[in-house]
Amino acid sequence: MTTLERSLVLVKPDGFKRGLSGEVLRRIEAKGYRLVALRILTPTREMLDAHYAEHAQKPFFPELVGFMASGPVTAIVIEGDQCIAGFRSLAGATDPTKALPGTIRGDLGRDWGMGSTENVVHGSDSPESAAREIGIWFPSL
Ligand code: D4T
Repeated sequence: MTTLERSLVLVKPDGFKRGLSGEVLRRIEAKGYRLVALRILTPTREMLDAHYAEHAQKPFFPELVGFMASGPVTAIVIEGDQCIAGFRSLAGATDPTKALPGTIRGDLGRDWGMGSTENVVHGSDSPESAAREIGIWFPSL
């Protein structure tokens, strides 16, 4: 028996701008996870400070928040047994240059020579993070 989980997935501004939201949704559905909620929005500084609170002291934080606030993102809540780890497998490694072919970041991402890591998607990394992040992006859920 495994536990039914929910995870917060973001198609980041690089992925949204390149028209990859549909491809990310296709891979999530092909894997068998259920779409629970979906919205398109340009995140506020307050949302990003909350979402990336654990990285607030990291040197890459200003570039990360600047990149994430640069345009619309597609925010998605997915559901399925072990979907948190499962989506992170689909996403691949954080660095899109190193992410393996077959993964979202490996197939669709690359280094664009920008200050921030533009890696197409975000996925929650634990049940605690998922609950916290879903509260930020989908306050009504
Ligand atoms: P997210 O949180 O976006 O799914 O990414 P990961 O879980 O794979 O990676 P992370 O939490 O370590 O990093 C969060 C976010 O910061 C960007 N980043 C990261 C960056 O711009 N420079 C860096 O050196 C690192 C480590 C990319 C993802």
